[in-house]
Amino acid sequence: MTERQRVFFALWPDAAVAAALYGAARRIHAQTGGRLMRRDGLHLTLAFLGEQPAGRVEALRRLAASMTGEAFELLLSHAGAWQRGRIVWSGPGAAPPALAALAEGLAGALRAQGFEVERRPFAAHVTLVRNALAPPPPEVEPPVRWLVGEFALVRSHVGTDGARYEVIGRWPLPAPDGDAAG
Ligand code: 2AM
Repeated sequence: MTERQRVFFALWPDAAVAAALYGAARRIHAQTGGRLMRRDGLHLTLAFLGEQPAGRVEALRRLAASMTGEAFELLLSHAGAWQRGRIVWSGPGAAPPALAALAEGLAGALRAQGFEVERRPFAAHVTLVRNALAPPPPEVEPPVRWLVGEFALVRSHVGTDGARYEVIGRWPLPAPDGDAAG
C-alpha cells in the first residue's frame, strides 16, 4: 500500500508571533469556552491538500520553490466564528494583496499539476478554538502583528486529542523591491 500523508501549505508563525496569537486565543477562549488550540499548532492555511501519496510530496516541494511571492505584514485584528459558531478564528480585516496572491498562486499552480484544491474563495483565518459554546468578541485586542517572510508545507498527524503538525518545508518570501528589511 502506498504511504499517504495529510499535508497543506500554510503560514507558520515564529515563536514570538505564536505567543502573541496564543495570548489572544486564551483571552477569546475565556469568553467562548470550547477547546483552545495548542500554541505550537497555530497557523494560517493557504491551500489544503489532504491525504497525498508520499511520493507526491516532492512535487509539492518543487512547486513551492517555483512560487514568486513577496513578504507582507498581516494584522490579525478581527475574530469570528463558523460552523454554527463552533469554530472560532482570527483574521485580518481584509487580506493583504500579497497574501491573496500567494494563496491564489498556490491554488492555481496546484490545480495545474493535478492536485485537487478547494474551489471556495480563500478566507484568511487562524483557527483559535473548536467546539466553542459562546460567540467571540468581534475584535482581537490588541491585534496581533505578523511580519510574514516565508510560507511552509505542513504535515498533519491526526490523533485522538486533535492534530499535531510538522513543518516539512519552508520557502522565503522576499521583501518587495524598495522595502527596507525589518
Ligand atoms: P481550519 O483551521 O479552518 O479547520 C489543517 O487541517 C488545516 O487545514 C486547518 O487550518 C484547517 O482549517 C484546514 N483544512 C482542513 N480541512 C480542510 C478542507 N477540507 N478544506 C480546506 N481547509 C481545510
